[in-house]
Amino acid sequence: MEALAIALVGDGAMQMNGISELISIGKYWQRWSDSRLVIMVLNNRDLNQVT
Ligand SMILES: Cc1ncc(C[n+]2csc(CCOP(=O)(O)OP(=O)(O)O)c2C)c(N)n1
Ligand SMILES: [Mg+2]
Repeated sequence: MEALAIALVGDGAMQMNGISELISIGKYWQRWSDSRLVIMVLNNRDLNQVT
């Protein structure tokens, strides 16, 4: 079954983890049955849970 992947990530989490996960995506996406991917970065210019 084909399914579009959607990732939702905060701007802080994108900085902490997301950048390196893009490298993982680059390594593995050709194995996916459906290579479509949407990444939404929720940018509030803050690490809000921390501040
Ligand atoms: C690997 C890791 N490092 C640090 C934290 C501590 N932490 C919890 S929330 C947060 C900030 C998240 O910011 P963001 O993704 O922008 O979400 P927001 O709260 O702004 O919606 C941090 C650093 C964590 N949960 N995981
Ligand atoms: Mg944020």
